Amino acid sequence: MNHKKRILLTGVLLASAVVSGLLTYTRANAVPVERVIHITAKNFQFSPDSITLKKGEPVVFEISSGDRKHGFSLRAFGVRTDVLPGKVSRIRLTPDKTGKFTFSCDVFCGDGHEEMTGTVIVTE
Ligand SMILES: [Cu+2]
Repeated sequence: MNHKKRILLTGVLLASAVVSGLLTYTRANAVPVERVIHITAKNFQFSPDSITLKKGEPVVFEISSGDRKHGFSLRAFGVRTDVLPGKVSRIRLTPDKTGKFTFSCDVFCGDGHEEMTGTVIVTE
């Protein structure tokens, strides 16, 4: 093998090592795919008002309002957000426990506010 061929071969080997290294790195650092759950707050109700999640599965709640300002609070997981008309509020969550948990509106929105609740069920 002459000198030029050896250099070329070395170059090709190095390049493929870099590419495979990059691929491995990208895979290891990829952001986990989150399940998107759309929730609408309107007229003192959340829709859906029952959401089933899997423990350890990352999800993002995309919450919007169909009328006025509301809140979304899932106290068992220490998360909440304001929910404003014309805007999508996001909450990212990876449930680390199983059970039945209540979420509720925590921004006073009118006469039906106190009953504005829903349930998150986390299964194994
Ligand atoms: Cu409310």
